[in-house]
Amino acid sequence: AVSAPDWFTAARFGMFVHFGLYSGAARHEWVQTNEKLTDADYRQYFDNFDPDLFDAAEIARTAKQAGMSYVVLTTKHHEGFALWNTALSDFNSAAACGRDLVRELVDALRAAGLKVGLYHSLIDWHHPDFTVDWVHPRRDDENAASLNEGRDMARYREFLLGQVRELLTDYGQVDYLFFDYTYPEAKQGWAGKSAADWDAEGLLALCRELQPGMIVNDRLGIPGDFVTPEQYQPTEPLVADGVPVLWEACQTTNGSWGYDRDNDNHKSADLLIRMLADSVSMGGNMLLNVGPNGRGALDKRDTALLAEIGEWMRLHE
Ligand code: JFZ
Repeated sequence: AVSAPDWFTAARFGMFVHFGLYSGAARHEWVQTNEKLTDADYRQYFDNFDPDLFDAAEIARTAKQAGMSYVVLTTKHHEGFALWNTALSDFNSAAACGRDLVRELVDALRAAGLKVGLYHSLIDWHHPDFTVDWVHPRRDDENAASLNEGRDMARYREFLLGQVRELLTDYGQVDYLFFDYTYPEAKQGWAGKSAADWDAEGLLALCRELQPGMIVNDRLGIPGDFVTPEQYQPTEPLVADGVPVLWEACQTTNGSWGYDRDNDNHKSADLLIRMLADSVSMGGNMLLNVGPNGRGALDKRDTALLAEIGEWMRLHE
């Protein structure tokens, strides 16, 4: 493992940005599996993708004003849609709307003096070689048993490695990478997937080769540089072999990562501040999510919370 860079330990607070075609559907980033949507059903979100209000400079400014020091963008979520101009698939934002949103955000973060974090999904519901398993939208189809004929995870692994290579080659220095995620248990008659399905070792080696200073999370299914408890707060410092472990709790404002229009189940600013203080007191960071809407605009319910947190941060600097 890379030892924790000073910036990450000092940072303590970052912004997670979940954005993709599901933002247009506006009902959770797992909508395709939750509602068993076919590729044809889902196509409308690609055809109508037009993030005219996605303003990278504003996202960077909002993070800074909240007292955050890094931002982590979903380059590709489980739906498989790439937010950059990938040469390896047409299912990407440049093809959909002529924009490379990874480039836009990375440039804005650097200009604002924020660290650059990328999220990348190991799962891919769009790729024809990704086998149907219990997280897949097709898992309950009538012809389910025959669905994996011809699907070849070795080809998918090559694609995954190739896309990660693009991200770590074409966008300058990347400080942080969040892979998501390995789920070994079988469920509902379907197999899960393990580190071997991703060639976790190969992916991590590529990261070390292309971005030697970058920290990588632990969701490849092999140890990384920090651990990522999700939507729960550790209640004591995390320790391994008597040594404090670097960790980062990722948290939502309302229980959904992707824009979820009708979900008003927001935590209070007071609660989020306590969660941040708790994390820091136990040696952890907090990565707080925002889900821009289908046009790419930050949600007012999120920005109101961030403004309150920012005020508290300035009072307690
Ligand atoms: C994953 C994604 O499925 C989800 O949509 C979101 O992007 C989130 C940040 O990550 O969800 C997970 C991954 C791992 C665990 C739980 C939810 N886990 O290890 O408990």
